[in-house]
Amino acid sequence: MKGFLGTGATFYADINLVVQIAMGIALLVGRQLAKKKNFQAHKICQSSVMLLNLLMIFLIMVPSFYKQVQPQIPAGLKDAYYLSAFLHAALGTLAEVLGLYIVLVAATNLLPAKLKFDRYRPWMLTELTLWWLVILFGLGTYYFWYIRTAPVKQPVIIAPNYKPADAKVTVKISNFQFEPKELTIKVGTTVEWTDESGRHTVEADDNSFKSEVLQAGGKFEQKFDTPGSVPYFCGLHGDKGGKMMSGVIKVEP
Ligand SMILES: [Cu+2]
Repeated sequence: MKGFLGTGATFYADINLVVQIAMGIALLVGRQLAKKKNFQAHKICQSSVMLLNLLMIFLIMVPSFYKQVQPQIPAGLKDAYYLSAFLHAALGTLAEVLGLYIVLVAATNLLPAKLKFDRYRPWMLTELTLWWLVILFGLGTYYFWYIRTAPVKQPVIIAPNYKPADAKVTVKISNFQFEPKELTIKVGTTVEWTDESGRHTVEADDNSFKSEVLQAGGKFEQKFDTPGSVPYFCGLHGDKGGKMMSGVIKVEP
């Protein structure tokens, strides 16, 4: 499902971006509440942000991290695309744990006296600074993932009516879609996928082929020697069974 901010992002990535910025602002507002000695409202505001963020982490960020980032570590870390996501995740985990700890100390009686602290200010200032640093890395991740996709302009021949065998037919990858989504070819034809923007993979539902993670300008090709229908998907944005970013090659005898 496409997002609403007009970038290449998915709906959930856009929701997450907006909520993250809103939470960062809520924490700044909450800090003003404490300065005005409105401690009850301050407590409610900051604790709500910590709990809402915990929800966002488990619903959106952790699944995305395991699917898209974790397999590329450590080799991918020299690439800003993965490095920003990794730093965001690492510092974000720290910020969330620290935040929950502060909430436990300041708003509950659950911790023994040994684990508590009295001087709230330095703890809370550290947390607020760390939190905004995490938001900056989050914005960086959003930029590298969904905005800086640098589309490659090249002539692409789409030939859905292609007949002769032993030739190459191209499927474009752009806007989180395969174009054409459904391609009919004669047996013996090679299909070449060309990635025009973003990172994607090409993987057969039956595991008969699987590309590396392609970047803009990247290509992957596969020859089809057996008649039949071969459904495939992008491992980052789709799934087996024609879910989301997926396509099918129909091989005619
Ligand atoms: Cu994809």
